[in-house]
Amino acid sequence: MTPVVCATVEEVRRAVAGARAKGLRVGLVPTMGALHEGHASLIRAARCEMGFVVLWLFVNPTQFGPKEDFTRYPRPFERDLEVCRTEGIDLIFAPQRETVYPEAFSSWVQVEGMQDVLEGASRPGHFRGVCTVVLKMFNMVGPDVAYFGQKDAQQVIVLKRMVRDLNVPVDLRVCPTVREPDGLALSSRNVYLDPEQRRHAVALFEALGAAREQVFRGERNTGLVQRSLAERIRATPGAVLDYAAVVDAESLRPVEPLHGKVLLALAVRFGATRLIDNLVLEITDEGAAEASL
Ligand code: PAJ
Repeated sequence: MTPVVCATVEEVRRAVAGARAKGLRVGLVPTMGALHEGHASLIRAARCEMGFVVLWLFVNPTQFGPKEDFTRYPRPFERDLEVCRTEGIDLIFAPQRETVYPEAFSSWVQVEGMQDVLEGASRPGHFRGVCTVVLKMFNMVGPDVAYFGQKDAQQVIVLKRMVRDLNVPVDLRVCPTVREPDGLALSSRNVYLDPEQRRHAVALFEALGAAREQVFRGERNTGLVQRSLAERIRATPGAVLDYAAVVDAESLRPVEPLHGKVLLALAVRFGATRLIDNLVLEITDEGAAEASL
């Protein structure tokens, strides 16, 4: 099935209204394109649960910092179209920049506090751009459910807070991180890694796995788990640690000792390429188990 490709809000709204008139529920999969198996897993989850599935495809300039990779971000439209065809997307919404950000655009969504830690501390303005574009796409498309990956854990945590605070009538679903056979989380940015960096990039997954084992064995000292994450990355050739964080998975605030739902998050640079990964653990008096957001 070849998806319909739309560039205007009117076309999308017409198609979505048509689907609703047939009694179908509408799912939205927000992406910046360069689709890989991680994105495909979100599409498949949406395809299972929804009658009509829209893929948002827009490389959002406002979530990139001035020194980030906006201009060189991969844009393989024909390949993306093929993925959408294979996975059964009904409609691709690929708006022009002026459609999303008309002249004199001046309204922004900010989730105070949460947007300034971890990813937000390293990428000022990033979540302001993400929240603004996501609220806009929700308003433009009007989905029942939107699908996100746990790969970008803070993104989902911040967006959940936005949806709650602003009474946005959309349910968010979080899908597990899809990985390469060696454990590296799939990312559109992995193509930037040279073979040597690619080999060492598995360190993020290994460091998180080792920290998980520490917690499973009973370690509840947050600082200690955080330090062992950091040390493992520092011992990796070519890796430069941006942050290693162990925080409450709902508020992103520090937890000490470890309890409840906890996010273990890493950001690491290999040359100019910045990789992130995370794990979520649920810790009770009885013990610890891997969990999802
Ligand atoms: P993008 O980086 O294209 O990611 C789109 C969605 O795919 C996100 O929800 C992300 O978490 C998910 N994803 C990426 N890699 C994944 C993996 N390995 N496993 C599972 N899911 C994965 O995230 C964005 O775009 C943008 O910020 C966006 C929300 C579209 C706003 O511009």
